[in-house]
Amino acid sequence: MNNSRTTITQFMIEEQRKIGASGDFTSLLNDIVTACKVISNLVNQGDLIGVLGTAGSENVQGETQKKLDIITNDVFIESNEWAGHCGAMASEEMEEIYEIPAKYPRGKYLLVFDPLDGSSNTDVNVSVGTIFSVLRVADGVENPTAEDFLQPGTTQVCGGYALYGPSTMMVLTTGNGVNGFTLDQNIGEFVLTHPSLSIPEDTREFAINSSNMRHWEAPLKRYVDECLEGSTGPRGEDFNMRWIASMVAEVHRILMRGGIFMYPIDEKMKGKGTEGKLRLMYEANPMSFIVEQAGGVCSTGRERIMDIKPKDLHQRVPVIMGSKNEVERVVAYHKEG
Ligand code: P6P
Repeated sequence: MNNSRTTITQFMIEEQRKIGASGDFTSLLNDIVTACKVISNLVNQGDLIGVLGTAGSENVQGETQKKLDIITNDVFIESNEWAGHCGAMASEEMEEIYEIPAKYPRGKYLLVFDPLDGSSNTDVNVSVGTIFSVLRVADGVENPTAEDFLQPGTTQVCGGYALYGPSTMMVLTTGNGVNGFTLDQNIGEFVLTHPSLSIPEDTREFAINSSNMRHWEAPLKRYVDECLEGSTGPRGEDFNMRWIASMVAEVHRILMRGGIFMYPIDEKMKGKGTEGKLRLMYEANPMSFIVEQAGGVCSTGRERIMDIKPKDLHQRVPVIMGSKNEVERVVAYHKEG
């Protein structure tokens, strides 16, 4: 074990001293970290403990729930409901907010999360993750309601994710840059391995589910076509493409080496009256906080994601995020129409 490593707890206490925080948030983060360690263990054991496959139910999104979707949601609730840091919780897997039971004290933070993003990958042993966002309970609010969660991304106290990949990592921001921690299985601690992450402003790697191509709006199709034309087209350089169907893995790759991740609105979604595939509160906003803090840009194509005033807990939005110059190019194409 490398004794010189900084644990995530040590890092957060040192951050807390810098900003003169009370320690409440550090304690909340510790409980979130514990939940992610438990989830990492469950995901890593997979079929050995019979947690793979579907649960035979649907979530509020109408998506088939995996057993792990429900199990990991329970892990997050049980880890964060008792300590008195949360005023309420909300999750992709629960239609309504989770009110803290009367037997526990209520705290000053709202925790909203996707307990296992990309869970369709668990059955095929591909990386999945947890995404979480921490908001403040408004002053004077004793019993938070769903309405109290509907704050724009710019009000987030923390945005973070855990990535259950070849190694388990946590990446988070509290507004002072982005730092990455790797789970040292020998001691059961996340240790600082990727301080001050920064996204290259340029990239030649894009991520999109191309099976939706026939439904894309013209500006998006123009951008992707130019990437595909590569050195024979207006960009004058070849591009690479990736699609993992796990937002956490895509965003992590972008933090490591740059890139642009796109899940745009399309004509098919418009026909169904939805505004995108990904959810604002527990996917787009926390990931936008992280990407922006690492020097990237996050847009719907028409507006900054973190400026959106949420209308609904499970609101969907178009997502175009990553390397600054590429996202700004896509936004410019939307402006040109
Ligand atoms: P598709 C996973 O369900 C998710 O919410 C994101 O993690 C991922 O980027 C996207 O949806 C995958 O969507 O259409 O490829 O299944």
